[in-house]
Order: sequence, then C-alpha cells, then structure tokens
Amino acid sequence: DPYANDPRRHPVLVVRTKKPFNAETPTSLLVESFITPTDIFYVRHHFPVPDVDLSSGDYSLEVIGLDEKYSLNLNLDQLKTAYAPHSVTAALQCSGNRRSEMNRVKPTKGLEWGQGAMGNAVWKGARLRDVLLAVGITDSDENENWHVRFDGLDTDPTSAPYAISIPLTKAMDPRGDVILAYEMNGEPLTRDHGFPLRVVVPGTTGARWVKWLTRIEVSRNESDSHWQQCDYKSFNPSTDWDKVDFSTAPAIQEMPVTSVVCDPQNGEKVKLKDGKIKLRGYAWSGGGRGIVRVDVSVDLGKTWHVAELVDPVKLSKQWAWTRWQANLPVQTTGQETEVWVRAVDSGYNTQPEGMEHLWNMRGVLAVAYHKIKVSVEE
Ligand code: MTE
Ligand code: MO
Repeated sequence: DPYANDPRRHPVLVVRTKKPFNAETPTSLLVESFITPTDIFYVRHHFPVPDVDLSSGDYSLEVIGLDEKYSLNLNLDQLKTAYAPHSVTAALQCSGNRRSEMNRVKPTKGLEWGQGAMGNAVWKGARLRDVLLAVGITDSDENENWHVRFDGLDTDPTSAPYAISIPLTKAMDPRGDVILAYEMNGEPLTRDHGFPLRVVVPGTTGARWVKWLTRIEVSRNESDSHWQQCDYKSFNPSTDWDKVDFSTAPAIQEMPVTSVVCDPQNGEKVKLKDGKIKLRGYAWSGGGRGIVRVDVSVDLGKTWHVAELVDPVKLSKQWAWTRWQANLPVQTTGQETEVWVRAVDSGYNTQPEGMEHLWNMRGVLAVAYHKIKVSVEE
C-alpha cells in the first residue's frame, strides 16, 4: 500500500477520499478564527505523501534559470540563511471549493467539496523573487510572458511529478509576495502541507501552491504537465468531456470573489434572539483584491443588509480572507428561511446569483451566491 506511510490526521476533518487523502475543515470551525489552525486545515493530495528526512541530506531544491544558463542547488539550511525570511498571511483555496453546490445543477468530475476546501494561514519563507534574481532573471519587458515551473516530489504511476507553473510576472512582482515557504503558522510545514518546502502564491488558486517542492525552472512556456495543461481550467456549460479542447482555455491563476455562510449550517434549526438571527461566514477574492462589502438577504434578494467585516481589509495586496457577521431580523413563518450571501471585491466584482450558468464539467470556480435554508424558531 503506497499510502501506508501517510501521516495521521485530525479526526475532525471531513474526509472526501482516503487514498489519496483529501479532507476539508467543517465550516463551523473555519469561522472561529482568522488563522486556521494547521491540524484542521484542509488537505488536498493527488498521490501518497512524500516523507523527507532532512538529516539524510537527500533533500535539495534545484533552481534553473532560462535555458539552464544559471542554476542553483540549495538545501533547506542554505535557502534559510541565504535569503531573508518574509511572512505573508494568505488564504489558500482549492479551485474546486464548493463543487458540491455545482453538482446539484448536474454532476461534475471532481472531489465532492463543501465550503471547507479553504483556509487562512501565516506562511514564512524566502521570496521567490530573490531566488530568481540569483539565477539571472531581471525585471525586463523581454521576460513579460515567461513562466516559472514548479515540480513536487510526489509522482503519478508513470513517475511524472506533480508539476505546475505560474506567470513570471507574478513571481518577480516585489509586491506579489510569492514565497518558498518552510513555515506555516509559526511551525515547520507539516508533511500534509508540503514539508519541507512549498510555494505560496497569494491570491492564486491552490493548485499552484506546489508542496514538497524540489525543482524550479524559468521557461518561455508553461509547465507541460497534465495538471497545467488538462486540468484547472473552466469552460462554458455546453462543453462536455467528449468535445472539450483544453488548449482553448487559460489555466486558472487568480480566483474570483466568493463568500460563504459558515454558521448556521444548511438545514440547521436556529433560535431567534430579540427577533434576530446571527449569521457568520468568510469572504475572499483573488489577485489581492480586498473585500469591500458583504451583502446578506433573508427574503430571496428583495432586501439586502450590509454585514459587518470582522477582520481588517486593504483594497489591494489583501491576500487573507475576511470573516463577516450580521444580525438580521427574521419573521418566523413556520417555513424554512433562505439565507443568501454575496461579496463585492475592490474591483467591484461580485458573485453570480446561481450555479446554473456557471456550471462547468470540472466543477471549478463554484462562486455563486451561497444559499442555505434554516428553520427559525422562537
Ligand atoms: N502540490 C503537490 N506537490 N501535490 C499536490 O497534489 N495539490 C495542490 C496544491 N499543491 C498538490 C500540491 C492542490 S490542488 C491544492 S488545492 C493545494 O496544494 C492544497 O494544499 P493543502 O493540502 O496544504 O491544503
Ligand atoms: Mo486544489
């Protein structure tokens, strides 16, 4: 069993698949803290978890500039001492977060994620920009359309590593905060989250945050891996597996704005307090666009209330999520009440109303209004 050496996990995680291990955080716990504790942070693996023993000296990071003109080989200590550490608070979200809501329109292909394939953490590591400068990459117009490829230590049955790329402009942006992280929430990375090293690409979808990072290469082209070329892309609802041409769509990088009601949960009974119900959740947008407003409705959008933003927000370079809360007056009608939430980001982008026209065969970017039903009791 190639999975026999996988680490032990927290029992509270909601397991979607065991081998490979894929599990999400219950959203009632997500909303409890700005920083998601590492042991209950969602886990998304394609393969068994690599087991790196730093004392054996086997681990190293290879960094290769364009056309192999310059290259570096670093062990973890060398990376830590040669490059100034930088900390970033950033949310990590899977492209397929909330897929189960899209599956209610029509089944898609992918893990049956609820709303917990997302978390917010403090990451610390070397700036990728600094490492790329050391292999001869400069700030120039010439490399505007180049890419940075990342390989993990985990491999598929044909021995191809999990591999992905991001645009070089994001990697080189001095304010882009892309780091090669060796710490998560003040501790060395755990095996499930990429020990000893992972890429952190704030504002960008989880698939690009390569874990167990062992190789970086600057290239004129994107990674030619399956995951870069034939996954993590979206199509219109009429495109299905038999007619899809993956080369026609760009890879998902930045993610669109999303928001979720975490408490109460769908189907829960809620007690009125002074004629009101209390709602709590999270909101986030990609590309560093801060959340400027969260709207909630308990009457199918006839009236909207502005929720209070719990965590501080900036308009740009806002990588972290923002929790929100609202106290809303509700009539008890004996019927279930629908609660809707949607967020607006600093580009005034907002969420579409329903999943129907957002539907795509891979079930990614499921960012419609989050709608839940609760029964309200006196
Ligand atoms: N990196 C490697 N090497 N292998 C993987 O399977 N999964 C990716 C990304 N990095 C993956 C990886 C995906 S799809 C996501 S959503 C995030 O890691 C999940 O990170 P987490 O498990 O730390 O939450
Ligand atoms: Mo993902």
